[in-house]
Amino acid sequence: MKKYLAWCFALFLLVFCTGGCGKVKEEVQRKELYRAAAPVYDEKYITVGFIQTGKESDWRDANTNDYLDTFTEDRGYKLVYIDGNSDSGRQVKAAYDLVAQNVDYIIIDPIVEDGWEDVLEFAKQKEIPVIIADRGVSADPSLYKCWIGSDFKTEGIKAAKWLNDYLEESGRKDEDINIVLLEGTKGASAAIGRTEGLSGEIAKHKNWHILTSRCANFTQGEGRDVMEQVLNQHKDIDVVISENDNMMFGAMKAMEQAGMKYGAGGDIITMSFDALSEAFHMMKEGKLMVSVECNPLIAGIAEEVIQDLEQGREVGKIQYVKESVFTYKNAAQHIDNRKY
Ligand code: GYE
Repeated sequence: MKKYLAWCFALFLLVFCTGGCGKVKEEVQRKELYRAAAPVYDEKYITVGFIQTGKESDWRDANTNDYLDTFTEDRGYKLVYIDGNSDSGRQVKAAYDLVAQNVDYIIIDPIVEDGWEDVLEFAKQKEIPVIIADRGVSADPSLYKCWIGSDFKTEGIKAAKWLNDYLEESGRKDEDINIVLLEGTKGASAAIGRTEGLSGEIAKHKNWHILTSRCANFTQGEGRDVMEQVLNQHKDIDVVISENDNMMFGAMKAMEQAGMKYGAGGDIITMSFDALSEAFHMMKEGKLMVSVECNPLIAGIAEEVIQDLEQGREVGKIQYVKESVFTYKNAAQHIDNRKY
């Protein structure tokens, strides 16, 4: 009902402020701009605008499907889903649109951390609560209700600790180890955190060397292309660490094409992040040796936050999802109960 009255008042302002009321008129006109485009929301539903990064990986698809399965009409929601199409400018514009459409809540999964301050200020001004999910933003935390996702730096540390243990068990503790790092999208908190965690641990080992680190934007195609270039330039690779499973799947194609033996029993240790069901099949075959889980099933936590806010309850500013580490040694015992 609150929203409906707001609309009536906004329309009233528009009609009687055509003589110019400065900021109010301009803002009401902004609302008016979208009135025609905005769907008429039914008061009996909670309207949630969700701005997704795009479709860059299988992890992303699992994350999107979780939102589509959670925010359904029979569960009391109208979901306005926006595909960011891997374009952060498109995401920011979509956020302005959702504010102008006066949705009840906005959930944002930001492709990159920067560029969100102004639109989050606008949302706050219009009293539309924003939840940041999965990747983070560099904006002032007072501009959004909470952030829900993974501790990406800890994921990087977990991966490096697995490598340390594996090399020790293999009698290679003091061997020179040459590492290739395939990084996710530049400026994305998942890439920033994993790289920070990995680099910090790698720096503790004077015999571990990063041969090269290349961005492959979390996609399988770029993972393959980048790895082909790396293999043309480097022959002395001991470890490939990929900041998500899809880039590793692409890198594996490039290594196969170059006749490289990788995985358990091979010449190149293979490590990645996400722990998708496809990764479990690869680990079961020994092609992938470890995948640090990054849980994409976030929508349920976001729904709990919205319900808390609806009831006027405070919500925790940072909410981590639960996740583990899976290896070629334990993948078989988990593969049948994976949800994504
Ligand atoms: O690792 C990758 C996806 O933000 C944690 O984005 C997510 C990352 C994930 O494209 O597969």
